Amino acid sequence: MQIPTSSTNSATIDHDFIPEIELGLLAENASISPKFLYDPLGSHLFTAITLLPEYYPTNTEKNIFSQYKDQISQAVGIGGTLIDLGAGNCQKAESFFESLKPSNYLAIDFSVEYLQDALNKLAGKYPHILMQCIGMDFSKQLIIPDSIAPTKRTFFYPGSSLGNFLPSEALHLLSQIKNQANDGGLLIGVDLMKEDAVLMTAYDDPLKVTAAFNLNILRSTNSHLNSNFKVEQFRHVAKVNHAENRVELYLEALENVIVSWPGKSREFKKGELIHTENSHKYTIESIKQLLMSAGFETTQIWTDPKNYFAVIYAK
Ligand code: AVI
Repeated sequence: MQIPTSSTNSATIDHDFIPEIELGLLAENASISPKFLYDPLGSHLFTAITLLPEYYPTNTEKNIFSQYKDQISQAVGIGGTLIDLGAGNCQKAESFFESLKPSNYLAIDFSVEYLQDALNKLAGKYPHILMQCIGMDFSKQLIIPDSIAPTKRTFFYPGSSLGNFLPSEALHLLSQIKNQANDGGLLIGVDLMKEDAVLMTAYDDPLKVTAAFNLNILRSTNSHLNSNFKVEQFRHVAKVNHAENRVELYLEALENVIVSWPGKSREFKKGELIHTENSHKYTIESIKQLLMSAGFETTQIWTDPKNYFAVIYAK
């Protein structure tokens, strides 16, 4: 189904990622930005992760949303623009359309193609909501286009994706959200610190879906950089870093490897690591503190019985 042109609009921002990828690969402690995990296959592998029983965040958040839907909707209030950060298939936001009654829905994600498909389906179902989508790397800067009315904006950032930013980056993003929310606010899902065993099976699952998701970043990198990474020369590693309150993902070279791309190359010795992702875990106090530092004044918080996850509305 096509999106009716009267109710939707889309735009893509073009990026050149080569310098960023090169910088990470050539650093002494090599890294690849986690945003490159989400090429089309990576996005599907992430969806598969969310279906794993070991990956507790998705289901726990879903249960909090459904158990406290009325309270959350009352806190957020109706109308205005719902701005979905990292919208993906837009399903989580859709579950709030009825109770929040937004007049506008703006879906933002890194890959606009995936988003456009999801929005096409939604637009037919909710013709009274004006829908737009933008492809944006908001890990750098969040700019809500002028075409979005400067009335109440509810930013929706579920899935504990804030945890993939360093604390300083998370603070920068939250401050930008606060500055553009007008008299609205932020509805966010964050993952809470818990025992290592639970974290380790969630990030190194027995079916090896997370391993495939992590290793696929090498293929995604090959397509951006025209490099020659071979997935079979690396293995997935997850570690809990208590000092930084986070789970860290790496790819470890299984042998000495030389990776090259036009004009450059990098050697990885056997056992050398490429850092691919951080997933920060918060306490209720630490996330409240971060939100206050970003300029939010009040928070309402809902959690699950095990205190694994928190949904917060900040104003
Ligand atoms: C998207 N993000 C919140 C996930 C997380 O838990 O940090 C990404 C992920 N990485 C491995 N499994 C899931």
